[in-house]
Amino acid sequence: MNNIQSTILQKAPIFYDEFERKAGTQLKTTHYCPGCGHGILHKLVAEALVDFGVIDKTVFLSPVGCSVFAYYYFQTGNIQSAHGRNPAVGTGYKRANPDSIVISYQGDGDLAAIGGNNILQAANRGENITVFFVNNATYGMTGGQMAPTTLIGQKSTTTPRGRTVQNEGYPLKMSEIISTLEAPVYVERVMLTNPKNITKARKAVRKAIKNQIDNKGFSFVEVLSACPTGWKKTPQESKGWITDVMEKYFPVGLKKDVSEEREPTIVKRWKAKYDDFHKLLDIKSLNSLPDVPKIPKTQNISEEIKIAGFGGQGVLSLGYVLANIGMGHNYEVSWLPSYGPEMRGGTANCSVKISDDRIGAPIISNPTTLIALNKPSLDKFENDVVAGGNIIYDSGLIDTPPKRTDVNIYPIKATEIADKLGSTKAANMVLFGIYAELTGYLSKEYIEWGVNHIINKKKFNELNINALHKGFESGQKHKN
Ligand SMILES: Cc1ncc(C[n+]2csc(CCOP(=O)(O)OP(=O)(O)O)c2C)c(N)n1
Ligand code: SF4
Repeated sequence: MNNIQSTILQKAPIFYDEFERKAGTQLKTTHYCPGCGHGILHKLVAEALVDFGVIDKTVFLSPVGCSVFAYYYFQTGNIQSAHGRNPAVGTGYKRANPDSIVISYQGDGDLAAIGGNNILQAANRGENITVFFVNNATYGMTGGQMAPTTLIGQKSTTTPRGRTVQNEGYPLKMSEIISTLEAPVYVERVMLTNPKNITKARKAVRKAIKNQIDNKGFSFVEVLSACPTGWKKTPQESKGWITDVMEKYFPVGLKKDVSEEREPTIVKRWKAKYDDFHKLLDIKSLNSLPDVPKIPKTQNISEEIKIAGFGGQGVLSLGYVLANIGMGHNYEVSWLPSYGPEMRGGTANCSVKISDDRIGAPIISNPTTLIALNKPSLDKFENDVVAGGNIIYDSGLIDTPPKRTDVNIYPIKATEIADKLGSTKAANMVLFGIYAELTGYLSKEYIEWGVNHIINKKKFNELNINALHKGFESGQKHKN
């Protein structure tokens, strides 16, 4: 008796004790169907991360698909990406945090259909991330539509008579495709059918993660995985179907391994220097210049400004300058341009948010101020302005004033004024001036200084300042 050794089997400590998928529901089990391969693969990945001691620096990227809920299970960093976008998200995360371990977990719809190009580009760049590709030959989550890996003859809800080459083409062999690229370091296909094959899968999972830990580059493990629900088979039949049918088209085994030859590398990517930012966007760095005017204390504001007109009217640059000046005043800002395909004459608008609080999204549905430089823009956005908000419009170009009675309306012949000053191009600065005067939360002295520094074209400095002044004056008249 004394010689008997016992092993206590337990859940890998990287999993939460209980899974709270809905408030108040403390579950011990995952949401996966009986016989689903996702659960087995979760276990293999979890155990490897624990054994390598990298839980604290791992970020698990959940896809859109049945495994979307992985963040309820893995006690790691988690990001839930848009459909197919794990490789792009993982690229960003890993480049910003080269010491992290990034696991991109993806289904065949996610990786090979909507995210097909995303994965190819990340693999081709040789991002140092680990990708687990769950090939179950179907879209499990949405009820069994055809996936790029659905086999010829296989029935799905979108190929009820079975996939045909003539209609849907051949199933994509992602491991073979990726292994033809130069950059990837390791590509293997495994299957989750019996203990022997699961042991092989376990090895592949570990190798792919270890490669990343060793900075060897991009590793990709494709896992032939059962979807009994989608396949309308029992779990037992599903395992048989993988070995008897699926594996014939998707042979398991090593497709590429150059991990021994590859030197560990942390690729040195271009990183912006402080001065580059200065040149790009960040007026805040200009605030260290000796001649910076005094910046007033920030107020409680949440300005949502929509500026709209034709391309060439300076719509986007007005928004850009305004956002930068707001940033210079220590507000949170966002600037979102939107324009038609034409360089000139097409419609253009931009959304600028300026707030003392953090900004969740740059999109504006209901502006607090609309600055309209042409009639189509006024027509389009007039009704969106919040009650009590402002509409500033170029009354020299728009002959039909806004009809709203519950907003403040400020006509100004901005283009005409700018013309008289020397160039219609400065109309946007006239509009900036009136906006600043009417709202009053930005320093006029700082605006003048900021405009000169941001636009940074000496020959326009005087014109812009004169245009701003005309705007200030008009705003004052409206206020009185
Ligand atoms: C942009 C977008 N398009 C489509 C969908 C619908 N959708 C959800 S999951 C899914 C496919 C999932 O299949 P797969 O990646 O194979 O994962 P599985 O569920 O089989 O694990 C689709 C098309 C979506 N959520 N988002
Ligand atoms: S539908 Fe298929 S892939 Fe989704 S959980 Fe069920 S068995 Fe797994």
